[in-house]
Amino acid sequence: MISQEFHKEKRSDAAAGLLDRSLLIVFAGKAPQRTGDQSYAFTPNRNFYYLTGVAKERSVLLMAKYEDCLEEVLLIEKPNPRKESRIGQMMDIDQARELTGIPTIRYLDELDVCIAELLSNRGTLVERDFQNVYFDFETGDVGDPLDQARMYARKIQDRFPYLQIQNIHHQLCNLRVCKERSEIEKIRRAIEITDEGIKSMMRRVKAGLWEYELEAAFDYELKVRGVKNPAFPSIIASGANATVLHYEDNNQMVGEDELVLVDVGAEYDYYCADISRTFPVSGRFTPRQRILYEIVLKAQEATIEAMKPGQGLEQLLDITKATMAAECQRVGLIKTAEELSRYFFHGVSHYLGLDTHDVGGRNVKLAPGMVLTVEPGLYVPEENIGIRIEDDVLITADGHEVLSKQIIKTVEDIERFMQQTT
Ligand SMILES: [Mn+2]
Repeated sequence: MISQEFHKEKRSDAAAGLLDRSLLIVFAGKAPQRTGDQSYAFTPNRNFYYLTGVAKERSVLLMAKYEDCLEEVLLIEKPNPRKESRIGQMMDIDQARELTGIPTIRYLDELDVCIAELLSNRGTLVERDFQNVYFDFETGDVGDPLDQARMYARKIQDRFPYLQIQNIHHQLCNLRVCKERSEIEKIRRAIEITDEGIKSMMRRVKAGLWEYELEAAFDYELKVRGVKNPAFPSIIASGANATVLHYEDNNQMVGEDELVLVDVGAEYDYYCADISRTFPVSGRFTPRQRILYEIVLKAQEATIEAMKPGQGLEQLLDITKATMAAECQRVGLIKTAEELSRYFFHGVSHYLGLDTHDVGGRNVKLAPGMVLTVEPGLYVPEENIGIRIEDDVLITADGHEVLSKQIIKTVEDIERFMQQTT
């Protein structure tokens, strides 16, 4: 849990970006149905969570800005004994107030009334001249079913046709790009837990094991540290499976001389880690595996080295490719730099935060507080080799800090660790 002050400050930042005479409506969302009467696990809309610290299904945040006066209301589900007997204690008004610092907490069945009140002079119920209603419309594909925000926007439009509907999604996302100390601490913790999971897989791996057995070892380390779910579906890919970028089947047996590529991350208080490591099943890299591994490592180090405020984000990939192409040519894997795209065909960096692929612009200069992954890879199916090395990097005032620096990655460190434990 991040402090009440943090969320208050974020709401005030969000309010600063609203036009006067505006109402903002943000939904926590609800878990999608899985089958029958079961739902998928609930996870809150990240902008809602950022503004409130509340991770309770169906909650709604209202912020009314009128002549520079800001009124905030949080609506929560009404605790009821029948539901509590099945799902446990629900959040009450005092808890919601404590978590968010919002004085006015009301129950969800009052949502329509509450909005009507905010739009009117209380007591008189004369409508004040509000002009805009902002929603957090996440971008979805055309043809997707209407989400809650879009459905409610229609309702507002029918009832108050004079109001302009606005999308605040990108403004809210922009607030999240540079992380504060408390957020970075969450990411650090997610990374520490991920490290334990990776070490457990490196300790256990041996020929004849199934990829899902390694995944189970990773999940175990998360669960015993209170982390219910990984941040994203784990990739545990041995041999040629590692050349498939988003391989998630994790259902093959690992072979004697293969490498295993793991791309995994714990989620801690909704903040994500995203780490890739590649290690030899036998505990020793073959000479060929070592050559290719060190190319990826060198490219990763060169890319990280360039990370500092003012560096263009999109240009990082050029550094990665230039280093990798030169090295691949040196060892004869490719003849011209252009051929690199046969073996390396994805981006090298994305933002990390409340989402694994976190929000933030691409055509920007790096700035302090940004947290980014650096993840070059080399995928050579004809040699059964897929390698990716991914770390999480914080941009600091004068450079960068590799938040995942404790997770071993040199050939020597990996081999030493794996020899010790077999
Ligand atoms: Mn990643």
